[in-house]
Amino acid sequence: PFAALRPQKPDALLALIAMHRADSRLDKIDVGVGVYRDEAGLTPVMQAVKAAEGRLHAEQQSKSYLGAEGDVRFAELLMKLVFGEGQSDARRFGLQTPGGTGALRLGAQLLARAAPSSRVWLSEPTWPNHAPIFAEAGLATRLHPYFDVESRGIAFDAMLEALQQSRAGDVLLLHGCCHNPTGTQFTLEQWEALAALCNERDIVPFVDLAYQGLGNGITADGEGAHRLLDAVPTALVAYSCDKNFALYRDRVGALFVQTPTSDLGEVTRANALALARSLWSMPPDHGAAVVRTILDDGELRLSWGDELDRMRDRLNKMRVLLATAHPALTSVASQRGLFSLLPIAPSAVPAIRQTHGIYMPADGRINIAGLNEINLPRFVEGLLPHLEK
Ligand code: PLP
Ligand code: TYF
Repeated sequence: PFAALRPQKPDALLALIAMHRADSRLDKIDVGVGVYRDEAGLTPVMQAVKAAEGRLHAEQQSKSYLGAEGDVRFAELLMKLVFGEGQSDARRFGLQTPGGTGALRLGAQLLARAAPSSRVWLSEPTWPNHAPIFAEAGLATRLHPYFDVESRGIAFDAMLEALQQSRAGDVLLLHGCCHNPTGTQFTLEQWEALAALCNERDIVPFVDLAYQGLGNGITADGEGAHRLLDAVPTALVAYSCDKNFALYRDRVGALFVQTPTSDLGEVTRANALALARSLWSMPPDHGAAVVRTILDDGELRLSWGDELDRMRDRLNKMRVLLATAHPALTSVASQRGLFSLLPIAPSAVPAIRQTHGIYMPADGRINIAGLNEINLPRFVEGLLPHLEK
C-alpha cells in the first residue's frame, strides 16, 4: 500500500534543531524551536520537578495500569488553573493526555465524532501543527486574519469581521496566552467580546493553553480563558504542562471539556474516553505524576512558582532589551511568551543564518529565550540591515 504515499516535508521547526547542531561556529545563536533557555542557553530540569521525581522514585509502589483517563488527581488540580479556584462543576471534566498535542487531537476527534460538518477557525498565522491536527481528525479548517503587520499587534476588527462567515456549530481555536508565533495576547475586553461572539453565532471556543505562566504569571495568563469559559455553554481547552513545568519530552497535558448540562458532560466524557482508548489506550504516567506531586504540595508548588517567575522575568527582560535596539522592534516589549515575529522578509532568514549563524524559521519567528545579555548585541547586529520599516 505504501507506494501510494506522497513525499512529506519535514517539520521546519524540528529541522532547525539539526541544522543548528551541524554548525560549528562557536558564536551561533539558536532562536528556533520553542523551548525555554536560561542565560547559559540551557533548558534545565526545574528544581521542583527533580524533587518530585525523587519522591516518586522513593514512594511509588506500583506501575500498574491507571486507565484511559490517566492521573485523575492531576486533572483535578490543573482544572483550578484553567477554570479558576472553585470552578470545577459537573458540567466540566478533564482527562490526562500525551502533551498539549494529544489534547488537541483528542478534542478534534471528539468534535469530528459529535459534529463532523463543523469547521475549525484558526488564526493566520498559528502554530504549524494546528491545521494538520484538525485535518487528520477529518475536520475542515478555515483561517481568519489575526496579525496586524503595521502595529505588530492583533487585527481584532478584521478577525471579528471574518468570523461573520462562521456557521452555527463551528469551532474557534484561541491561544489562551502568549500566541505562537506572534507573542500577542487578547486583552480582557477582547476575551469578553469573543465570548459574546461565540454566544451570538453559536460558535464553540477551543482554547489552546500551552504557555500559562510564561506571559504575565499563572493567574493573569488564565484570566481571559476563565472569563470566556464562564460566559459560554460549551468549550474545550487543550492544556500543556510541557513549557511551564519544562517537562517537554515527558509529554504532559490534559483536555478539558465544558458542556451545557452535567448529563451531556457524562456522555461526552464517555465518548472522549472511548476515543482516547483507540488513540493511545492510556497516557504515559510519569510527567503527570510529577505535576500532581508539585501542585499537591505547598513547598514544591512555591518552588515551582518561583522558578517559573524567574523564567518569565528573564524573557520579559530580554524583550525590553531587544525592543530598545531599533524602533521597528518596539512592540517586542509588549508581546509575551517565548515568541515574536520579526519585521523581516523571508529571504533575509537564510542570509542571516549563513552570515551570522542565527537560526530561526522562515517566517522570521524568534524564540526570545535563545537570547541572553552576551549574544543580544551580535543578534541585533545581524538583524539590523534586514529590518523593514
Ligand atoms: N499548542 C501550541 C500553541 C504550542 O506552541 C505547542 C508546542 O509544542 C503545543 C500546543 C503542544 O504542546 P506539547 O508539546 O505539550 O504537545
Ligand atoms: O512552536 C514551537 O517551537 C513549539 C515546539 O512539531 C514544537 O511549539 C515545534 C514543532 C513541533 C512540535 C513542537
